[in-house]
Amino acid sequence: MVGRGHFIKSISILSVFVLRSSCACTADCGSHVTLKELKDIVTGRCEDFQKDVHKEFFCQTGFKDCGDIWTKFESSFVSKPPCNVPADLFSNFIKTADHDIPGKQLFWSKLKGFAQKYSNNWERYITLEDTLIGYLLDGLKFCGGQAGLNSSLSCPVHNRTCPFTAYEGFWTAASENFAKKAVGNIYVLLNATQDPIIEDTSFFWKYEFPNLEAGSVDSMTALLINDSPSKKIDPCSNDKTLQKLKSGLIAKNIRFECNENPRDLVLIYCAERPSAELCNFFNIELKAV
Ligand code: N1C
Repeated sequence: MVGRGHFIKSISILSVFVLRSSCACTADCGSHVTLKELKDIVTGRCEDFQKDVHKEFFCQTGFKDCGDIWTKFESSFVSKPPCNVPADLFSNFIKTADHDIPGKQLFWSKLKGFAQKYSNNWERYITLEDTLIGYLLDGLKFCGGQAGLNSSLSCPVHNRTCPFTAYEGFWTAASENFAKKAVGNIYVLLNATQDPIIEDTSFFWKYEFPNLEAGSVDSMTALLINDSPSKKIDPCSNDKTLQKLKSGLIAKNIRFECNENPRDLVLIYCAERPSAELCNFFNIELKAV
């Protein structure tokens, strides 16, 4: 059997070769997947998630029918006008693909890749992309209409005249559902170097924070990575958007906690960006050895 690592390595080598020999990929790379491709990817990921990635969990709770999940996902948007696919159309799909979250829930804004590394696939935390619903569509661009059938046509772009693309509708439904499920102590990973730290237009602020249920959630801890600690001083106390989050949580009777540059977060961050200002002390210690 060919291992996943070997498969990924082969794909990477192949991609490098294709990129180096002649970049014929400008038309396709970065564009969306067609419905046919989407069906293969979604049903494949659905089986993989249940039978491999989290086999122990689904062995106990029961396996979900990936054919049914695909049918419900597809019928949420395929025959709908491509600019009018609001989140509620995905409710059947969400109900079918939803499962319990056996661990600490981690929300994030603007730190997608890093949130995935930090959550470590249920080991430390659980992000939306670590659940079946998020895993199925993670990183994929898709749409309905003619462009859904033909990758050389462009998917409609979300804007004022096109407020509900299938892609937006899906992530809205998934984010709302993830927030409604939150219980106990939950976490949000934020980039304190960014200004504002929480954007009004972010999914986290628009669809997750409002759906945290008073009475179910006890506390939310903001975990901040502050890459420029000499410029952004004590964002936990001084940042206006974090204060807005704090008052919103308190109004729901949810405790707000804030932790700037916690040790485990910094260690993972610095392993990848050793030259960041935040990681200077590691360099000094390493040179001294
Ligand atoms: O707008 P954001 O971040 O604040 O959204 C992140 C927030 C997380 O807590 C997730 O639970 O909302 C959830 N979420 C996703 O998991 C997700 N994966 C991919 C929201 N959006 C997600 N995407 C896509 O990235 C989606 O298309 C949306 O537009 C962006 C949001 O990324 P962001 O602005 O960095």
